[in-house]
Amino acid sequence: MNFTETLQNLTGKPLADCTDQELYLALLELVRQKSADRVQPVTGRKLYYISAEFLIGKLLSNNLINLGLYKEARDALAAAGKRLSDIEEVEPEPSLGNGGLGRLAACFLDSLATLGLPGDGVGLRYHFGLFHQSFEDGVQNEKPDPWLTAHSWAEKTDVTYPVELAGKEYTARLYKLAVTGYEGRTNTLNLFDLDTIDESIVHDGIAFDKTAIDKNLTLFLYPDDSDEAGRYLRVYQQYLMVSAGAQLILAECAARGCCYHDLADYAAIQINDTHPSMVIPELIRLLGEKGIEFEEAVEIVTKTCAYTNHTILAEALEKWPRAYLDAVVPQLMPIIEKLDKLARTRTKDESLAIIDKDDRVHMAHMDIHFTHSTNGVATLHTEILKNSELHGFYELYPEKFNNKTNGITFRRWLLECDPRLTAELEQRIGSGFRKDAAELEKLLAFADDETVLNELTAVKKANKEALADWLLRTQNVKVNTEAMFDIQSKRLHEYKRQQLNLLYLIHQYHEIKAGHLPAVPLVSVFGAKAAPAYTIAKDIIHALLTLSKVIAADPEVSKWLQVVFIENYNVTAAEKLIPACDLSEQISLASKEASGTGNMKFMLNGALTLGTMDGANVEISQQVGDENIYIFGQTSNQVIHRYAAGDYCAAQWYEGDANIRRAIDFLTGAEMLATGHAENLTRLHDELIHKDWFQTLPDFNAYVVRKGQALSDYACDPRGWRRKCLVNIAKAGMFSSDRTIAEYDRDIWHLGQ
Ligand code: NBG
Repeated sequence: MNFTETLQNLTGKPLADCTDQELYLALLELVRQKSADRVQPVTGRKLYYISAEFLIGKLLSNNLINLGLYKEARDALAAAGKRLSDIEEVEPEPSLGNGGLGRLAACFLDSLATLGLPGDGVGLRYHFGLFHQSFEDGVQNEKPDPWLTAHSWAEKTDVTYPVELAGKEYTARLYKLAVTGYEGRTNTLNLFDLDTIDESIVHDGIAFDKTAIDKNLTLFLYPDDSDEAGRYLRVYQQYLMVSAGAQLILAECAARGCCYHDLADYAAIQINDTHPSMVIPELIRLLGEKGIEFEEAVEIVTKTCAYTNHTILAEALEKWPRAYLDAVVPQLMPIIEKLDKLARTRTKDESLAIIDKDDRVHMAHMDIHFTHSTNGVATLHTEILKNSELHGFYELYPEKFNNKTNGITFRRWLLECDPRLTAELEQRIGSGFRKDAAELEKLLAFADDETVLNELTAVKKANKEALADWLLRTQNVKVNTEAMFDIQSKRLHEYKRQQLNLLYLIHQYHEIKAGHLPAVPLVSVFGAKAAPAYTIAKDIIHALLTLSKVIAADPEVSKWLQVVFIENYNVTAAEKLIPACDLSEQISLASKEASGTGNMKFMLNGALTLGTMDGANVEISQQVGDENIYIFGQTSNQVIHRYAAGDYCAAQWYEGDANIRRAIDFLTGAEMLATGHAENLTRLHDELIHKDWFQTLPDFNAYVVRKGQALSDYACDPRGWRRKCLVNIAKAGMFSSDRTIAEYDRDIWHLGQ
């Protein structure tokens, strides 16, 4: 049977007569059957990657590519007058993640399956994800982001586990989502949910009764924790995930012949940040039920589990008041207390305790004491953990600390999102890079080849046109594709410094007004969601949206400058933005961005990085060399010293620099106030002058100069610019998540086949 016939069998009628929805369902079914064929038995150790988030993105095209069916599907549909891209639009994007941590988990699942390693995900089946973002009157508006349709990739199973929350028993149901590797095996993403969830309790945006646990538990990812009920809800969610997950792991291992004493020979558990940390006491508890003594259970769990730290921001390292755990998981508290006592026999240092003197339970501390590995996610990040943030732990357990620089899957972030570039690469260097990313280096042989450089320029131009079409269709904005496309897309957070970009844009506005025209018109694109309770982040969005309108209304400036803030940034949007980008904004305050992974995606798609020496930017700059990246700003050492000295005074920078003053004061000037809201703009204005915790102002001038340099290189030396882009693509190989996963396996997991 050829592909058309197979598909036709599923639709029951000629493809030409099918709707896109019917074709989507047929393809979904076909992918299910084909991925089931690639499920393999497990021998030896299997990985369980437990994570609150899996930002997997749409799955149809990715699965078709990984199963080797993409071209066939596209051609069969084309022959029937259908377009695969239209069918993709039918698929809702799964709302199971938030940012880099969740997207990393998704890339890791892809690489595990591609490398033929047994590795499943364990998480929750959120109904409404983080939230759906729209802008109304220049303000972020949040709504549920439903994605669970009648036919979804995640299949309901008959498997359930009892989970006791606050003394009451709930039933966690397992859903399974197939993860296909590129020419590899099929693994599983295990997602838990309750049958009793009631979507109808959500009202007025994303509000709901936070105490109705049986109805609300898996409605949203990271429910608002600005009140106590919200914080409790997060604990409930975390325990649902780890208790059901731990039961699943033990059941699977037992089915393979494990007698629990030898659990570590069957399972490796990776704790993705602190949200799943309770898996440690939960496993000890469950092993106890199987008759294993505490001391041995601690040893088994330590050998089985490993922990990844994804941030040095203190507020993101979870510390739960003991009272919360007493209330929600009373069955774990005696175990956590024993772990605290045991940890105290290993060190006298009070700051390394699990339960501190204020009765807060430090989840990361429990992770480090009772897992065998703690890793950071980029070289600089791991060094900062070892030398400052977790220094005491590093002294106690030097052998546990290791670095695993993040990576991205090239299947989604090159083959799928940038078919034009993929075709161009294949024509020049063959298709080996599809499986071995290091082969991209072969492209360096063409660094001075005029034809290849011109072709890369043509690819970028076509991608920019495609983005322009998408922006017009979905965001109702028209952009000039002759302009330089400058993109900052990531979660909104002060440490990521979208506000620095904002101040730059205001600066440019003034310069253009004063007749100092830039080398090339600039389209500055933003994509970012702000946490619903994060006031200043929302003020930054408001300021950018307001500035965008002020500029658009000014014919003198709008010829040169345009600000576009896209709604509801997600994986689908990222796949459109990244291939079309010229300049990638990676401008976090040095020392604060653990790694960044967007930086890698942009580089791989031939954008140049404008960035600080932070996270994986440091490794990108080492790969490509100083001449192929635009670095600016304070170093992490300078920043760490400034914090330690405690003498940073934003007001002094404001008073002492006319350009900074002009940019900040514009926020509350007549033009902005005529369009935006005084309350938001004034709050941001005051925050920048009186606090500026992430030191925007000391980096402002360096940023303006470096960005000016990038603009003029782009405009005045297009050949040189394209050469730099080529070097970036060629040097992206080390940022493949295949490399990262191979390192995790070699150093931490030692998985079977
Ligand atoms: C994020 C970091 C990023 C990093 C991703 C993946 C959290 C807690 N951390 O810099 O901020 O790239 O994790 O490691 O979401």
